[in-house]
Amino acid sequence: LVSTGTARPAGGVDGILPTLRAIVGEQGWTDDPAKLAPHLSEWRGRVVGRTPLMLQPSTTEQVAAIVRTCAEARVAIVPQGGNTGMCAGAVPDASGAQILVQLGRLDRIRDVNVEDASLVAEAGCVLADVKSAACAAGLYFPLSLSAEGSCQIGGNVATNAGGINVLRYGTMRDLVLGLEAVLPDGSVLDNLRTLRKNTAGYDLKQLFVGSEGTLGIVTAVAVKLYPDPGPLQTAMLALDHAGAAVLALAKLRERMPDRLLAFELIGARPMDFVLRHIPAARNPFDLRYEWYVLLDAAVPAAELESALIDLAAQQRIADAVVAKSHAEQTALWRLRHSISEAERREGPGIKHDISVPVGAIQEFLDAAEERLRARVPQAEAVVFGHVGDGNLHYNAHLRRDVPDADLGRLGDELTRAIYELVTEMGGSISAEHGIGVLKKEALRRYGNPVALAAMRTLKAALDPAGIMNPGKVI
Ligand code: FAD
Ligand code: 2HG
Ligand code: ZN
Repeated sequence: LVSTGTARPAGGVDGILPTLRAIVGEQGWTDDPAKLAPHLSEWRGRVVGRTPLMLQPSTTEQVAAIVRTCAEARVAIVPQGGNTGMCAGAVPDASGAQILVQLGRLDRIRDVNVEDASLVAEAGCVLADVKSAACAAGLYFPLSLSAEGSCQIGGNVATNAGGINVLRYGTMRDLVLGLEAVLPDGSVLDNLRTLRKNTAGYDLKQLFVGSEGTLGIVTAVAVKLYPDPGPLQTAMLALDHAGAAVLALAKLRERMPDRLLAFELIGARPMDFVLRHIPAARNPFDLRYEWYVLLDAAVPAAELESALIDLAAQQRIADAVVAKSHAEQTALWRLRHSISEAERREGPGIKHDISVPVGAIQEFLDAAEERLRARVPQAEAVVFGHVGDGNLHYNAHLRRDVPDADLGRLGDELTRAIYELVTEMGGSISAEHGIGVLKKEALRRYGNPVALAAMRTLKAALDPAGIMNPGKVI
């Protein structure tokens, strides 16, 4: 029902290009191949598309006029934020017939309300700027991810972004109070309210969270702000097995409920990649350990140190370092935030952004290792992630001596082995990055058929012509 090519240009996309250019004005469009290039390729270059025109509207009204024009001509639209998504959801297909709508010029913070503890930002605001605006008002916007310097708040909504502080504050879904979106017929859904309670009908804003541009274009978002958690302590723990991380997390949470903001697991292999590829990266320990945890806690240093000493005495952790300065904190977090980049520099890898129940992390890791050894012994797992959310980036690289001709087959077999295991364990094949193009087949294969049918019904009801990001998700 919803696949690439569902939208059939009646008069052809070329017929509406002058109208689209006029809607946004000179500053708001380009068809210059050099300017288009970074917008046509997914982050790792796995998918590269084409477009006759990229539009950069600067108002909601312009977005609505673009969508109306495309809807009338049945021309497909691909919304794009910072293009940091991991599943190729923000790039057009290869047809050259899809219009790219890049939201970067919708970049105003419309309101920061201290009494309401809320902030209203246009979709193209870069996440780091939203965080800074909250901070300037003495409040805190907790969403935090390595791409925060370039991803946009609208993209965060569209992917239901997670990141390192989900443990304490939840995902983007938990942070959205309201939103404004242009529906596939060009009408504007003004749901931009900051109410904490509202049971008047379906909660439509949540439909857009995680919809990856397939149900409409988000143009503005109202988010919850929190009190500033105060000075954070950062520590890195060294562990002999990943299960110890789950036990250490439980112990620390008992002692500092709600004060533990981040608790990130890093395997030895991603750490090796970072130390190899990222300038000035350095292992804070003298030894190489199998696993590391990086944590942030909003407690006095002495309280964290005493908790870590107790964990070491109970032999739950092998070693720990606590950052003594802001520079040391930054250096420790740089190790974590550089993993994706280091992995990219290491060479082509296969990403699996999975989740299982938190208590089943060790069982999952043991079973995954066993299955890979049996089915794809050429694979080397690169594991890290948000262990407190049960969300692991169970990535894998095939050994360099694997012949090129075998890469595709082995990669598919590897992914099947992981997804089958995740499904058996009641987990998810997509914990935080979404489906886009790269996981579409996997969703079809492993998704719940009744849920998939309901998604298709929703999609068809809101976007009967299939113009909104066709070929993505379902
Ligand atoms: P894009 O990549 O531009 O788009 C993503 C999807 O959303 C596409 O389907 C697009 O069509 C749609 N979309 C974008 N904007 C809109 C809009 N305004 N209206 C409707 N649809 C829209 N993700 C996490 O969850 N947690 C992490 O820890 C994390 N770390 C990352 C680290 C690195 C180094 C990188 C490169 C990525 C990481 N990501 C992470 C993935 C990515 O940053 C997030 O998915 C982010 O939310 C995407 O935002 P974006 O603005 O770049 O969206
Ligand atoms: C992270 O947690 C991101 O750093 C990216 O979700 C994960 O690169 C990846 O596989
Ligand atoms: Zn992640």
